[in-house]
Amino acid sequence: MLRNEGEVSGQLRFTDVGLATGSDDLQDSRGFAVADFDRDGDLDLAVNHNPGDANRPELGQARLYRNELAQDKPWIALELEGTVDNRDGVGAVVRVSSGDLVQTRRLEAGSGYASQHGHRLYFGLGGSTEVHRISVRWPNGDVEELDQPLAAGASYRLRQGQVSSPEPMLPPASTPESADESVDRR
Ligand SMILES: [Ca+2]
Repeated sequence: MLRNEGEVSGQLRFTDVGLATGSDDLQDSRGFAVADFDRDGDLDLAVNHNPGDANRPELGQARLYRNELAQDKPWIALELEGTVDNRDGVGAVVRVSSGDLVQTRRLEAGSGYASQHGHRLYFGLGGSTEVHRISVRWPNGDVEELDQPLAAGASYRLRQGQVSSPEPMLPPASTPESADESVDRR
């Protein structure tokens, strides 16, 4: 697990935080997926492992690492729905502006070995409590923009051809017990 420290002296710098975050298992990991499994606005981690040693079957169990490190930080999540392109909007590029911060994400598929990350795009907003501009470049090259504030702490669906009318989605799960039900199985 590496933390992006940003640019230092002209180069991106990363710090190993595996031990500090508790994600430094010694198991024979084979694939992982990043998604907000409990819908609280931060990204969690699922890791699967090679069963390997028949005498220690517990080592082959998949693990779900729940992120408890970024509580109460402003965030926003966007789910794309293609109507002309593929339904999930795979290949779209989304740019989100909040305050002076501009972030870009590309929605990808097949992102890891035997694994697939969640298809919602999550953006941490730094010190901002809202997003003031969103731009979506769909796979077919069409570009749509939303130029109105969107409140942080929520998920929105952006439909191709209707990005200017984002649809608020279900609120985050409030209890650990509801995490299983909140996994998007689409
Ligand atoms: Ca989460």
